[in-house]
Amino acid sequence: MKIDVITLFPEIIRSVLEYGILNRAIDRQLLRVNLHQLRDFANDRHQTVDDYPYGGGAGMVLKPEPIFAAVHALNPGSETRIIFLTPQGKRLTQHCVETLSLESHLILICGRYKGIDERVRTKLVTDEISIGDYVLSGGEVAAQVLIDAISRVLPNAMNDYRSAQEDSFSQDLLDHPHYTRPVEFEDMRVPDVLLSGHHQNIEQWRYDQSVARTIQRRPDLIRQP
Ligand code: 6GU
Repeated sequence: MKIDVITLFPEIIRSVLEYGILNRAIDRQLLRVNLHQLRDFANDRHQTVDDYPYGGGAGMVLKPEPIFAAVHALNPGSETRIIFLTPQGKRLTQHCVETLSLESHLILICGRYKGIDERVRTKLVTDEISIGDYVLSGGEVAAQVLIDAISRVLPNAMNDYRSAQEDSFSQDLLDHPHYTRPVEFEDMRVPDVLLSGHHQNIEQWRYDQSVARTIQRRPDLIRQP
């Protein structure tokens, strides 16, 4: 998979590419991430990327020409998903992440300021994604989230594939509690069942814990399909 990111702050995104599973996915060539400076596609000598909004009001708007030029320079194919990261987008879920992980080419456009010229949305963008109901100062952190989440569901990205399958949300339930040594720490003991060696009872206990946690913390996950 190839992910091209168009942004005014490529350095924000670069840092997450250098660690952990994401770094390994890139090393193993399961994923390529190319960062593109939007300003390089500006067409005036001041490299202007934003301008005042027609109709007035506070804040600046990203101009359409540099974004169109940047996207065209990336030669999108008919199957390329061109994703604008915006709080107005569809909320990212693990299901969306898994669907996107099957694509071969994504172009991510990170917004800043008040937003982008609507003609970018109309003509260029195929998907709009938000990472949650709060406002960030730009799309870069959301792009980090999206790239990270995709990288860990790419086949072979994880040394322990089973570990990904057992994550919270991968079965629509939250994860169960985990323990490691020592068996007793500050008067808190590891539950006996985990020490029993009885695999069926352990599986049952973990499942019950997952269900109880989900009902208590995220009942919305159980009621909805
Ligand atoms: Cl994708 N962008 C911004 N600026 N804020 C957000 C977001 C994206 N998702 C949630 N909040």
